[in-house]
Amino acid sequence: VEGVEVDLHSIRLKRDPENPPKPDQQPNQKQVIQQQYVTFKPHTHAYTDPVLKKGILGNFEPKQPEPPGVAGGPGEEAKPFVLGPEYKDAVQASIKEFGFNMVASDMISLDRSISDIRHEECKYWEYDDRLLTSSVVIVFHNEGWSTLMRTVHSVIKRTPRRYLAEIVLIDDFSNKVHLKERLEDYIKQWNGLVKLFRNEKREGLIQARSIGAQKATKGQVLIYLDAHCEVGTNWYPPLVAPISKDRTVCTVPLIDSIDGQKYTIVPQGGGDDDNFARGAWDWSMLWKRVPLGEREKRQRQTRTEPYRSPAMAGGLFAIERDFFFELGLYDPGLQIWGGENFEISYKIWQCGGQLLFVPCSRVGHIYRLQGWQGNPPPAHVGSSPTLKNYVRVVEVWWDEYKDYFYASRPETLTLAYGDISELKRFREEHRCKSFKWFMEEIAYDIPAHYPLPPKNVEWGEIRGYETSYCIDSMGHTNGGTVEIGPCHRMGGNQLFRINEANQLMQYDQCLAKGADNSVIITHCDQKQHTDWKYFKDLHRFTHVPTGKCLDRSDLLHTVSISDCDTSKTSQKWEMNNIVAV
Ligand code: UD2
Ligand code: MN
Repeated sequence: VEGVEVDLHSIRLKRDPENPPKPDQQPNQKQVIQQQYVTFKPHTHAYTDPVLKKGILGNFEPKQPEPPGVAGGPGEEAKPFVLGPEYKDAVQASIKEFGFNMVASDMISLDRSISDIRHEECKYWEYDDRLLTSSVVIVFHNEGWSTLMRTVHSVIKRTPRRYLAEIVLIDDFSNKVHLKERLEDYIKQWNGLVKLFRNEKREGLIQARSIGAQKATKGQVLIYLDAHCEVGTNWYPPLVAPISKDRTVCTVPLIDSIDGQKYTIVPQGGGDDDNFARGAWDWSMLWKRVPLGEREKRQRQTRTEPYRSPAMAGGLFAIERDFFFELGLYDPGLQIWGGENFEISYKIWQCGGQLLFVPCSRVGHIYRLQGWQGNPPPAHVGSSPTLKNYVRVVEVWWDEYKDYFYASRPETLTLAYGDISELKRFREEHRCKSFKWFMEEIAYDIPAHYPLPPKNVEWGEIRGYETSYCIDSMGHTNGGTVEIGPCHRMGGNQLFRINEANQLMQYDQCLAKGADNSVIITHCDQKQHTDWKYFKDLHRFTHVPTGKCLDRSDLLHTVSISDCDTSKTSQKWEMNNIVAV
């Protein structure tokens, strides 16, 4: 089989030499899966762990030789590639359009080499050589050419051919010229290995991924990637081995960050060998990472073994195809962008599966740079599809915990989120476990990092009394100051809550006194940031520890605390509810 192009179905038939299926009897996927025998094999050569100073027995992994890139070319080995100032305008324009420096990307080989940044131990794992095959699914909407094609090239270059059944591209109604005939012509070089399907309307990334699952029929596992990734050295076996062993396991690679300017690959966790994180959320459903704690570490023999994670970031994961269908793919009511990562994570855990993070499988992802114009949702969906998605997910999966979500996002209480009866029925019929079980057994460490929020006393925009100026966090967090801006009634950075613990909050952050009587927004400290009292009738916010009052300058756009003075209109405030629509 090695190195020869063969029909994948014939490989499937050959899987079990002891008990070959009769020629007229094509096995279905489930039978094939029961024939997989995947083990992490015992190691035979000594390897000393550099940190633990402990001997681990290991063979050097059998690795696919990697074709060289363009030796010494721009960005090779993921070395920094920096353009001169003469490109400045073109670079800015490309960042606005695509979110990355496409001028630089276009000069870097689509087949560039990268360096092997894996933990040393990863080089000593051995994987069974009968892993499941995969379809790699990439959905895209108006992506840049070279970042998209480098994703495809890296998969082809670094995936053993016998496992790569196909690459399925789903064009989510792009309107860029370079994604039309040029793309169709370009993928012809792979003789059908790379397939392209086009959505007839903008579906959003969530439904586009479900469509991808329908179209990708050749592989046993579906591997999802964003359209601006590069897979790393030997990424495939560690990612698929756990699924090959147990089809209800879903895996996520370690996601490194590719710099969208210089195209270096910045290791997640700063490259620290032991800086692993689990996927989490705060109670307003923002994506978070929490450190891998002792309880999880104890479950493992070695440091680079896969570990359990409560949630995935969303873009990059592998799931057995039939299992994804059994889970009903994504909720068909989720629109465009956001929340689907939590929906699938909860569904996996609560309905009998497992979600593992795999440190030895690494994939780089380019995060969008500031200045990107974004992908506005199409006109036919409402204005807050992401918020609606969150509400659907908590309504279906969070049980009584949904109160914590509404405490964190009171503006969504009245949001019309559509019909969820099908999903509730699914949960019932599959006897999926409660969210309480999930919080106690799997996500037990999250409340220590993101405490369950107390009930709100009042919430909404904080408007200068009878003015058109509101407090605005300007998106600042972790110690940034809050400012004054024109009220926009859109919520977001102008939406605050004061709760029974006297915290004045936005999302997971608390308002607190900064230097020189400034007001900052920062990570909530349970002891320190229980500072505020709102006297509704007096239109006053008091900072309890200092006995001073919340004050502002509409002219300077600043917020401060100062000695209380009832004659000062700048100390008068009103808090008005805002509802998401
Ligand atoms: C993260 C995820 C992303 C997705 C999102 C929440 C990672 C690394 N990325 O944001 O995969 O889970 O959170 O929903 O975990 N796209 C479409 N149609 C659209 C919009 C986007 O096809 O209407 C494509 C887009 O071209 C890209 C993918 O969907 O390939 C993900 O979008 P993104 O890269 O803008 O999301 P990201 O990485 O900010
Ligand atoms: Mn992305």
